[in-house]
Amino acid sequence: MGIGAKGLSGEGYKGHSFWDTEIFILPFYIYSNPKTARSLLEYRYLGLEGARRKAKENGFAGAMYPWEAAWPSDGEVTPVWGAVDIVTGEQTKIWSGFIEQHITSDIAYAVWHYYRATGDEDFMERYGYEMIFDTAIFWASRLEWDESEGRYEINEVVGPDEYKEHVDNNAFTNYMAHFNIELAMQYYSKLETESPELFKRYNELLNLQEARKVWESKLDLIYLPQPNENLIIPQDDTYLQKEIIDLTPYKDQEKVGSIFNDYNLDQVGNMQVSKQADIMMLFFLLENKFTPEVKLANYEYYEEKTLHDSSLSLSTHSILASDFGDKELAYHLFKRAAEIDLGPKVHSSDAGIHSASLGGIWECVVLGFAGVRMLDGQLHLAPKLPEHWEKLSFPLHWQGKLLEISITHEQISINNTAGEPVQLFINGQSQEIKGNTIIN
Ligand code: IFM
Repeated sequence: MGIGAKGLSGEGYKGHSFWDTEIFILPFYIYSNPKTARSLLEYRYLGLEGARRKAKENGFAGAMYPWEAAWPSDGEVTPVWGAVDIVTGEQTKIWSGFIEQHITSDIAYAVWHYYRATGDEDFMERYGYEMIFDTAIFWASRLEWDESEGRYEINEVVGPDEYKEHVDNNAFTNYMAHFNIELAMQYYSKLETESPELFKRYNELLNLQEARKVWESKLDLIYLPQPNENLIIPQDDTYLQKEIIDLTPYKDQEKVGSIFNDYNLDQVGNMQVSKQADIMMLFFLLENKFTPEVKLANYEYYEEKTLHDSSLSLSTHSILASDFGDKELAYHLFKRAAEIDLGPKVHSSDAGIHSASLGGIWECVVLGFAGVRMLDGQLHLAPKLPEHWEKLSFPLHWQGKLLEISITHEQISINNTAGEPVQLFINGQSQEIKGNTIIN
């Protein structure tokens, strides 16, 4: 089974699973309980049948994962109609099930993250490679050639920022599709040279040799929006041309979504206002692709336009603030994230707790304050403990070994409970950990 957006605590979102699981909840399991992480990804493997059906119904090849998932073989289960539009009095159409397509590469990303952190080859052989290949086949068929620009684009989507519907070239979506195809090409080469049997199996199942030719011909022509002269990456083709309004009343809101007391979604869609982290998600997931200057400039530009109307938003901002070394801001955002379900506004959990936000709180602490990352298959630790915290301790599973990590302002102590040494980077310095090691 998957984990619903509200877990089993309430009826909100009908128990459905979203990208919340792979991007916000799964990291906790990868590093704390890898067996459960594998089981969550197996749920997505079982969903391949529905994903293939969705691709076919939409005129694409490969596996196009549903935005909302329930029983694995159900395919897309996102409701089509939502709340009443305050301007027209009609029900609002929910477009996510049709065009919020980044879920497919989010799942491929999660498979990669799990594999690189655990080294679970058995999972890959049974499930993972097939998921990566078939999602890449989907993206290759989804790309649209723009003759005038000489590039492949992805048009008519909703990105993570759900206040912008029907946009072209949402940067997050394009970069993640590129990541998905590039990954499939790497695994293609790996299997072709190292595992001829497996290669044969997937080639027969998915016609991989043909797929690879298509990936190769398209990969470098995918449009990846670049920073402009002010270092700002356009969230999509039109975001930066939209009207800027004073968001103060909505930033200070008592209840999320207060902007909809004054405007409808169409109107909000025409303003530079975001529901949640979008470009920031891109920096978080593909952090090696962007310079610190670009990240900071975009953080400053987009955060003031972001209402954090989704519970998925604050934790990502907190982690980035930790990365920038702004401990105070990181802690402030972490506290706000923790208050979503644990704060004084008890009605915020009426429809159930926000399971992605709970995963996000763990991410703020372990990925943010402790600076744990998997980069290019290597484990990194770069602590930025909040000033008023004395100590942070947590277990961390890495490549089948359990590390017990404790961080204070003076030292880092790592107990490697396995016999084999573990290689990791501490503040950028390579270090071998055997037994109990103290780093001052
Ligand atoms: O997946 C999220 C989405 O990003 C924002 N709206 C709510 C969904 C479920 O939590």
